[in-house]
Amino acid sequence: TKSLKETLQEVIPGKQEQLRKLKTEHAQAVIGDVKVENIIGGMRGLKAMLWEASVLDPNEGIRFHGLSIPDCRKVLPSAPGGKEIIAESMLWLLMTGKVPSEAQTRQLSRELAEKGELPPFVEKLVDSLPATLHPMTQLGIGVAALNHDSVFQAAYEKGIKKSEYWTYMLDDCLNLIARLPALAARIYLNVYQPGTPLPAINKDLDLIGNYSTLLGFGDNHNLTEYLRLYIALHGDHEGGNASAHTAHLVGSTLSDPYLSYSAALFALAGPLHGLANQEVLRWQFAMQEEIGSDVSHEKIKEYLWKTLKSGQVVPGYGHGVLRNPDPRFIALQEFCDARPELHESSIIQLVKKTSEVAPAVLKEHGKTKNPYPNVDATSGCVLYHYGLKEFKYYTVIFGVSRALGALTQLVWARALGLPLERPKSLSIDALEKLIT
Ligand code: AMX
Repeated sequence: TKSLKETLQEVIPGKQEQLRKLKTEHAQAVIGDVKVENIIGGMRGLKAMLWEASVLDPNEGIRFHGLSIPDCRKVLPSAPGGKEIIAESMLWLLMTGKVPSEAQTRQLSRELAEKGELPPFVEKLVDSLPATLHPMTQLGIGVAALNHDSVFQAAYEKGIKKSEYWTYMLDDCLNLIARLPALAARIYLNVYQPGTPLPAINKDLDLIGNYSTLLGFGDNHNLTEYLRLYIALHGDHEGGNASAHTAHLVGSTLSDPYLSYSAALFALAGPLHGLANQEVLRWQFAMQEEIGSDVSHEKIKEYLWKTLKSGQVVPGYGHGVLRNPDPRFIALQEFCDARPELHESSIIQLVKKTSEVAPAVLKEHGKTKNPYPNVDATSGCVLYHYGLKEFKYYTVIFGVSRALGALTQLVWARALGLPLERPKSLSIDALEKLIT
């Protein structure tokens, strides 16, 4: 059975050659214009980044190396006794472009479990943080501190060849992914169940099986399966989203993966990005409180208008790229539809009903280019139903997941020798001069 590193070693030369050809034969090919609206509009639509693992089509949604979410759910191995995709099989696909065998998936699970313990000083550091500090801030601090053991940084200091960068990057990336469950679970217990000891990592479990156990939900098979799916689906969403892009930008300075991903987490912590899943639940519960138990489409519509008229965004709706319902939203809805116990949940039903009403209201409101639900509209309510009720924590789970894609790209960026990222900025005056 070939390991992830051995498989990458086989795949990398072909990609390097593909890129070399592109550079020598087509470096001057024009693939788009830069308009003033791109510069002042958050670079929306500007094709300006290389990102290997996934591509987002505005209408169809995400594909990971060409595989759609339904394809992935069919072909990627799940955990023993489970049905949903797991982080390891998604990571393997993102890294190598290949579907791992069952044996390769298990081997990667074991490798990650063996590397999963936190250094004691990071445990102490996290334990010293106040429980009132937002869990995302705590996660970012913990991830940055893990750079103490960066093998890339140590090797760089000694002096290594550019062609070797990626191997050290890969070691750091796998170490970081392996340690995220223990770090994220420690934060959860410190904040919500102080004094509860963290169980040991089970070497026979997959990464998210362990995460669920460390959080205290090891006996909750439904939640564990949901976490597996959630984390696999949130793993990558091409490169331009704020967290992935941040990891890429910081990594382009040859900052190690811990520092790069810590920075990414602080981008994910914004309410227009990853924090939206926390915001959705807060907002849906406020809606539930206001409209009471008699939930009708009409009452939801009134509440939506109230939110919009007060100048706030409707969390969980709209997207920077997508122009249709998010296939990740659809996959999570399918997860709910297939489980009768979830049909009884008032919060899940409220989220579903809201998704039936909101697109028409947002269309009438007329601002957003995409009136449809994104993944955050529904991701939190299932966690809530299965007992993980602390919604301030939800973005941490997103943060455990997004590491899969953002760290994959760091390995590839170094394998492909991508340079320091440094776009040109202009002042308003300079922009005006260019136009006239
Ligand atoms: N509710 C109300 N107004 C919205 C809206 C929503 N859900 N989505 C977009 N708009 C508004 C924008 O604020 C903007 O208003 P402005 O002209 O006054 O500034 C206008 O519609 C045009 O925006 P857009 O081009 O359609 O979207 P965008 O690319 O600028 O922003 C996003 C995308 C996601 C930030 C935005 O849709 C939004 O704020 N959604 C709510 C928060 C959310 O769900 N975020 C999660 C996204 C997925 C993720 O990263 N996890």
